[in-house]
Amino acid sequence: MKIKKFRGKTILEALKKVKKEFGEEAVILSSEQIKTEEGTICEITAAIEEEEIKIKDNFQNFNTKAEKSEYKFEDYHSIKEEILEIKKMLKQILNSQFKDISYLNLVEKGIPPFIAQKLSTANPNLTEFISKALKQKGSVPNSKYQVFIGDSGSGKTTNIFKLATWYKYKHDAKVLVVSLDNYKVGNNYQTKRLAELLEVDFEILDLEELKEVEPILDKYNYVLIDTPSLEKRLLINDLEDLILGMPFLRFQWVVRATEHYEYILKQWEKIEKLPVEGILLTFVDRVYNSLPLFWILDERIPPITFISNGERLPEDILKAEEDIIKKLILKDIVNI
Ligand SMILES: Nc1nc2c(ncn2[C@@H]2O[C@H](COP(=O)(O)OP(=O)(O)OP(=O)(O)O)[C@@H](O)[C@H]2O)c(=O)[nH]1
Ligand SMILES: [Mg+2]
Repeated sequence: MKIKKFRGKTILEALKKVKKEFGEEAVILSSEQIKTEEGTICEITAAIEEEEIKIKDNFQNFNTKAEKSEYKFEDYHSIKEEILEIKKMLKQILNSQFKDISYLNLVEKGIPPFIAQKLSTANPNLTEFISKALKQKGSVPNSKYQVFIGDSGSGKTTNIFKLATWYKYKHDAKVLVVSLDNYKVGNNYQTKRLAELLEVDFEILDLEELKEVEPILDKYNYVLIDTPSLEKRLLINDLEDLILGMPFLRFQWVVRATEHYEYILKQWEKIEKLPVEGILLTFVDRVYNSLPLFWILDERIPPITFISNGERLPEDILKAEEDIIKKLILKDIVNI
């Protein structure tokens, strides 16, 4: 990083000098009025990453050469685009450092207190902090039997079908969707129609029937089990009974990304006894501020497996790779 002081009669004049030498990407560290013999002047201390300067110089060299027609028009455009892309990436990297990592500042910005506590004492390099937290959680096996549980309207049914299509086309797998949701009159007709349209095998069963059909589920690579809303139509005790009979079942918890983290942690306490393998995070497209989403790094919570970022079926689903999670939760970091 290069740091330099710039002086001018007015703040504007000093700023112009900063812009001329360091370009648009300069970071202003401080500005102050200084009394001299010639009167009061303004002094700005600015900083810039060395790479930014190189890029800026290269860009100017390039422009000069381009003006002299040493490059073809097409070259000029593709190289310019590449440089802009690199600049954007650098900006993102620079922005992923907190300027003020005090606990109160982090909480004020929306970071959950239990994460803010760790961040304010740990290495403030955010990308490293996130990678470490995600690695500690480990990776999730793609279990054959996955039961999707969650609040009413959290996106269980929709996203099970997105996932069924995902496994079918990405893994060339044989997938069965089982619905234990036989409470909704009329709804199952729509779900059946959806299964037909997406060419996914589909069965509606109750808890007892599920135990009985177990032997015929052998021919499938994945059995994705949809459930009615938790606590309203399906009790946690029912699920505990179910796993006594079918101990190989694994659970995916479907959670709306727009929920408050305190509510999520409360819900988690209720279901943590179940073999919950991962979280399917939905309604990510409706997240207004990404910073409260730092709760997903908490070590008590299972890892995120998939992310649903819209209503379109089957395409609005992403596997929760490290880079995707980073992009998601660092989206609003510029506000810090
Ligand atoms: N914007 C947005 N809408 C979503 C997302 N996931 C699901 N939805 C919509 O949310 C609504 C409820 O989704 P469902 O899949 O029926 O939710 P559910 O959890 O099965 O609901 P219940 O069966 O009533 O418990 C539907 O209109 C979906 O299209 C998402 O990631 N983003
Ligand atoms: Mg449903």
